Amino acid sequence: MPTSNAKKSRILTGIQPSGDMQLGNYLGAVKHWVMNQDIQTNFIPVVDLHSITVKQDPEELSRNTLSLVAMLIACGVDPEKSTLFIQSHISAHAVLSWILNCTTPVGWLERMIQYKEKSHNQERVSTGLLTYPILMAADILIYDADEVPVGEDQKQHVELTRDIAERFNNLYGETFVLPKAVVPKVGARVMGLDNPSLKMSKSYAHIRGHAISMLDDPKEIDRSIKRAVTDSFNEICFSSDKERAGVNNLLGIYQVITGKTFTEVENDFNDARGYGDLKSRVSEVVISEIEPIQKRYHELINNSPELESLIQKGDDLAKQYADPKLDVVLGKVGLHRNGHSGV
Ligand code: AQP
Repeated sequence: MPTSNAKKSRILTGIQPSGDMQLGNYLGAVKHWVMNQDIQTNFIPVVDLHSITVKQDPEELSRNTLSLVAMLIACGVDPEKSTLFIQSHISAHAVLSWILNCTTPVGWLERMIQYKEKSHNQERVSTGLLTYPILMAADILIYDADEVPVGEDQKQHVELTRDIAERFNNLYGETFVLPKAVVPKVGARVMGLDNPSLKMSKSYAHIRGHAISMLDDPKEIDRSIKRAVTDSFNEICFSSDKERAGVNNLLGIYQVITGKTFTEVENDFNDARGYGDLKSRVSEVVISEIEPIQKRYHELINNSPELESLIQKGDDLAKQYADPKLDVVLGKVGLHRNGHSGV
């Protein structure tokens, strides 16, 4: 088993291959995973099983999965420091998910806000959309993760994971660590450039001017930022006022990339002449952050043997944790395994 420092927190944090990674994924999540990979033990599955809760084009899904692994490495996720792998390659996730399906009351799932939102006004809703928080619980619990960095929208699912773990522990004896949700303080939510009341999302990336894809060329990035919705106040400062959400979003993006404080960011714009200047400077920092990432991404995606071998390495590492844990769970539940006579 890989060596692990007992003092390090164990983090489980996934990302769906539901499209090209967008700036919100990077600033709200991936950048933090990279910054913290020396001080914590990261498990980073590309959660392809989660992405099929809504219809996906099979060829596109397969391409997106590979592309996302390459992009994560290009963003700085180091396969030597973080366990980066593809969820569906580790069958223990699906097996544990089934076992937890059998111990979780359906009412717990029906209460999930994201389920209510995503199923609202849908004629047909897949069972997977309802039960996907159980798969998420399995992803977390199989690695004994103690922290799960999430956006506000996923907090409820981590709380559900705790309930699921607690219930299993009560039924079968102490088995799972109870994880806690951690919401990053800065850059927790990047909003759509076209509509700053909605979070930036991969699946809305087809809407012109909504998202910045990590694969957009510099001209496209500049155009998107220049088109971003602002307001008529013409004042460059952070604000919780809904009407100023567009400017607040641009400043937030600038802040996360530069790592500056609120005051330092506002001071940077003291001499700015209106929102045109704000947009130009935000565009500059975004492009200079993304350009080297794109360069590394293209090197990797064009070298499939290197990429495949990194994926294999991550899968092997993940299995070294997941398979023995699943074995313990199977034993507790009383499912027969060759060479084992019981709990
Ligand atoms: N706009 C955002 N701002 C900050 N963080 C974000 N994340 C996503 N969008 C933003 C964070 O990125 C991580 C991976 O997300 P995910 O792919 O697992 O699912 P998601 O949150 O549903 O991301 P998308 O881009 O909106 O995907 P689709 O369109 O498929 O639903 C998570 O930590 C998430 O919080």
